[in-house]
Amino acid sequence: MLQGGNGHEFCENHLRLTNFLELQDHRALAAGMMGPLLFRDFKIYREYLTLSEQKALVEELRVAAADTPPFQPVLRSGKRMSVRITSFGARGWLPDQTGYQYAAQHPNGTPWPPIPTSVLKIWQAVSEVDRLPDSCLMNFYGEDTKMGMHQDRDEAGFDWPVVSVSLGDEALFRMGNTTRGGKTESIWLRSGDVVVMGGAARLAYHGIDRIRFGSSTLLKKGGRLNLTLRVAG
Ligand code: MD3
Ligand code: FE
Repeated sequence: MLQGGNGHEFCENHLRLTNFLELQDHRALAAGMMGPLLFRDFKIYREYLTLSEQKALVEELRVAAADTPPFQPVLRSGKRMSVRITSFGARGWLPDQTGYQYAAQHPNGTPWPPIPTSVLKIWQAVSEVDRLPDSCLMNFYGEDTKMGMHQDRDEAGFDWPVVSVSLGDEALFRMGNTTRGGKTESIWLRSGDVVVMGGAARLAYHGIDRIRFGSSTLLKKGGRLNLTLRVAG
């Protein structure tokens, strides 16, 4: 479940986390018997959303983003992102050839739709802060897509957490340190998982190495959706 970036150093961690994961049971969580899995400064709520909640959310997102469809930005490096993105809320992350920034509209000129209430409810339940997010980035990972190691630092401040919701195929998430390089650890994120990044984790390098395309039937054509909720402005 947990893999050391360079071999066997994380064996102890690995065993501990694996045992914990086996105990992580959605019904136990629902009954309030178990808290989130703690991983550095990350909190991972395994299968926070039930399958029927996941299905309803995917349909809600699909309808809400009908006029602001996911697109593949071209980065300043000239490379096209393999991941398709779109946003909800007052601010949407919009990289282009000049750099990275937040914008109020989709490249087609349509304002981003509001963040769905069901998504705001997840933030309210897990973020442990009073403020609401003003940005919800939706990443779509098709077959053979990945997201290189990066920091999230285009927001106005870093005192607020980032909350992520995974839907569909499993993804190998890698986290590193607040500077590039060094030891990294990886964990498979699954459909329905919610992750809260606060504290030191907020500025840690992280990425998605690969997805297990077809590992979930949640999305009709396969792939993975990930939502990241932020206070961007
Ligand atoms: C750790 N997305 O959109 S979500 C991103 O699965 C992004 O699509 C990945 O990285 C994805 O920027 C990872 C988990 C995540 C999100 C934000 C973070 C981890 C983070 C911010 C700081 C540290
Ligand atoms: Fe990120």
